[in-house]
Amino acid sequence: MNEKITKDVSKFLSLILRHSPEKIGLKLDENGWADVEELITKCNKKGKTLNSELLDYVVENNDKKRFAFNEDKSKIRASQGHSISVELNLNETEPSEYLYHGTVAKFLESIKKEGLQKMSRQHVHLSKDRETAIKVGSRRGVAQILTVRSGDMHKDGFKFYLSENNVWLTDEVPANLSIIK
Ligand code: HQG
Repeated sequence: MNEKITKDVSKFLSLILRHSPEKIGLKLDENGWADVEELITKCNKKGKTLNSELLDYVVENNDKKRFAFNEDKSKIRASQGHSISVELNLNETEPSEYLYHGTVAKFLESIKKEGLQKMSRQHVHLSKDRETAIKVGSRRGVAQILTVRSGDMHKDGFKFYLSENNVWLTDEVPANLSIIK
């Protein structure tokens, strides 16, 4: 399978399944699921070539496993990263003592004041290790890594969720519970 095509499909699916399903006239249910046949038909109508073989390949081989099918593969959704409001019904999970967040220098002053906020997404996204956080931060420039005292947060009653593709999610990280280094 051509890497350029699969990357392009992944980007388009992220746009449709996380942010703007209306761009192709698609509706997601309250849990973020789209009907697979409808998705394929509506993508093609908008000139985005998609068929079930290509979709299967992208779901299976996506570098971050961004998308998941339901059990009978009639529905698909993004596993995290939404800006539109969806209920993913994730189970609360106890985090390890530290989690990590990759960002860039221009945001640090504001993060020091306000803590980590969801910004346009439904959750703050955290990584289980620095290496992953470096990749996340590097999307925007030179990565700056925050170490989040997730164990202490959990003890203080903050809730954590682990997405199906192993991204840690929480509602906010107060400024005093992350360490910039
Ligand atoms: C920053 C990608 C100022 C935050 C990644 C980040 C991830 C603040 C940006 C997933 C702030 C939001 C999410 C505050 C947070 N003041 N800036 N108080 N609080 N920020 O894209 O974590 O490839 O919404 O540091 O790998 O960068 O798309 O979040 O820089 O898993 O699957 O505001 O997206 O996954 O940016 O990335 P984002 P993120 P995919």
